[in-house]
Amino acid sequence: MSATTDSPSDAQLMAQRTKFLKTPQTIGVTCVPFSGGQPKGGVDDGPVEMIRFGIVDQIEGMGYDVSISDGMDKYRSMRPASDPPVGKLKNPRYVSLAARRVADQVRAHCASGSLALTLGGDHSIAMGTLVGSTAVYGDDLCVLWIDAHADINTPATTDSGNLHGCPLSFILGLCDKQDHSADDGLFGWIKPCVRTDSLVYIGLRDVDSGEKAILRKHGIKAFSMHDVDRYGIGRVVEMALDHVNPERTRPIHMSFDVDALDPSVAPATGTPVRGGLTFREGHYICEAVAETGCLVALDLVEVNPALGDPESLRQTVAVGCSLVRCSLGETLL
Ligand SMILES: [Mn+2]
Repeated sequence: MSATTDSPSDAQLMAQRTKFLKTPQTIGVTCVPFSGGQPKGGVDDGPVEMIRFGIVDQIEGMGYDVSISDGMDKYRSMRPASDPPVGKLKNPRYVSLAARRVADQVRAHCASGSLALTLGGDHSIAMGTLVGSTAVYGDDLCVLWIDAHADINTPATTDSGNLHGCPLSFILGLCDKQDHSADDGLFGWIKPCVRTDSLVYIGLRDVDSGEKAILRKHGIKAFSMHDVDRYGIGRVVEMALDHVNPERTRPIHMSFDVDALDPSVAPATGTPVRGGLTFREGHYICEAVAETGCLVALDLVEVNPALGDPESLRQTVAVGCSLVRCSLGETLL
């Protein structure tokens, strides 16, 4: 049965539900074609492929207006001519410059009252998205990090030096000053902006030993795939929300790494780990977060069109787009 002209759009239903957005009818999109936080090329084409697949048209089709940040091409040209490692950190200047620009763009969307949707790019850009969202919502904001990995290595604990495995250590303020300020405070613009008890993970299954020590030391709540198996995704999402947002009165920033999904569902990503979320489990998380009316910012990262065959690409881009739509209120019925 087709909808009648009198029936409300997804956007109208979400506007009735939202608790924080002043202009819920508009989605503020930031496209970040950036791959400097990890070694594999192609993840910088993620946003372009999602747009080519129709993500903007799809969001507009749900009844939203879309406002896209200017100058997505600038990210590629921001790479410094020389960017030697600082300690173990690779491409540190490039990551810092790009993330800082992301922060400005996300802050502008949040300040205007729109939901800030950021399409990556690798997960290092979340340094920027979280600085941007917390600049507007302060430490009332809580963070759902949906990922196979904890992304919480410090400059001291990282083995690879890839900054997409480190964004949360900067955001939570877990780095020693001397860790990353060798080059006169390269990441000094990132002030700790999220408390450790305002962060919760879902989907973890590949956590470095240094990261496990950090999670334990700070008592950071995490629901691994073991918990998804034990409790089911419905209970896990409920428990995760109860931890950071028990009354559902705090704004939510959800940072969704497609590698949280099983590689059979999202194969075109840089660091796939088997044993991940099913198609429905991933979508359920987005649907349940949409139902809270608390979502103010969403990152969808690590779609890498260069990895795998054309069908893997199509499948991964398609699932990325549908996760976004579900987070914005698309429902099965
Ligand atoms: Mn990640």
